[in-house]
Amino acid sequence: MSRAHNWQWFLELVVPNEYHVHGIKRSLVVRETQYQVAEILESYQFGKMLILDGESQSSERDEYIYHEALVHPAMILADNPKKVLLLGGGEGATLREILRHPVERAVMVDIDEEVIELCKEYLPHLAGGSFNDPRAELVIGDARAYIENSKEKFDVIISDLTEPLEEGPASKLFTKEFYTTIKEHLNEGGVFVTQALSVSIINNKAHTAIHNTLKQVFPLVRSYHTYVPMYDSDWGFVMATLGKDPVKLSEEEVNTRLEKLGIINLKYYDGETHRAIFSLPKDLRNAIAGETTVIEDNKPLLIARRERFFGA
Ligand code: SPD
Repeated sequence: MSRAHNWQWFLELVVPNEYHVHGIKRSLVVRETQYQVAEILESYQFGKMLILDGESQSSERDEYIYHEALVHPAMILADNPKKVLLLGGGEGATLREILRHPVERAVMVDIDEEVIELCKEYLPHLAGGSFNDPRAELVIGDARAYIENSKEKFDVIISDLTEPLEEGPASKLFTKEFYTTIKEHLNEGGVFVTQALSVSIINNKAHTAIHNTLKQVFPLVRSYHTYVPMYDSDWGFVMATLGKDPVKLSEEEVNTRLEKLGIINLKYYDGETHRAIFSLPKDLRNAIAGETTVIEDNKPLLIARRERFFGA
């Protein structure tokens, strides 16, 4: 066994007094963009990892779990969606998963071109060529301004935004007003899904507040979850629809729809996974049921920027 080890660590705070430590081989790049601090680290366990403002985003080793869980349940529920809008998603991996489906048009709106370029350079297999797909349109800009100024409607809208950190680029994108605009841009039978932060018992307030906020706007709202090793947390997503219910999709129906679409090489998502991720434990169900917070433009959900440590 090699004794070589340079003992550098990336400490990510889960909450102010709990953290996860990644042993890292090296830092490949640190860039202060116009909107955030972007870093690409190489860790022993997860390979290259994208970190934004001290928050982990994607790693080579486990990114498929988050991205398949974010995209495919909504796409399968919408049943052959043709037009998809993606908010955020700088690494290109969410776009990659969307484009596995026979969509006609996928618009991705992300504010930070520098992060997209860094990912293309250091983590090119995450996008897997999706930015060059003729069905994809990349818009560099603010997702809220884009949707407020557009009249176009979509079958699926996917929100793959960073956490709403104070003064961060996503702070206005988790509010009732924003979700109302999203609903107005969905076609009949449309589906909205958002990454919705941790559902861990020590850190689920943001998730339950996002769920409750979406409930004020949409007739049907479902939380689901999966464990993401890089985040060291059970991770939440919230799906909101105009009536379709992902919980009513059987294991067999999910597999049939995937097969019909020729999507047979996923590593995480299938009918059995669908059933598992939409099954919530009792404590989380109770936390969601008891939530009363509604996130609004003048009462935003803001997560304090956390200290991050990186060094020997
Ligand atoms: N692509 C955006 C996903 C953001 C996930 N951040 C996770 C942070 C874990 N501490």
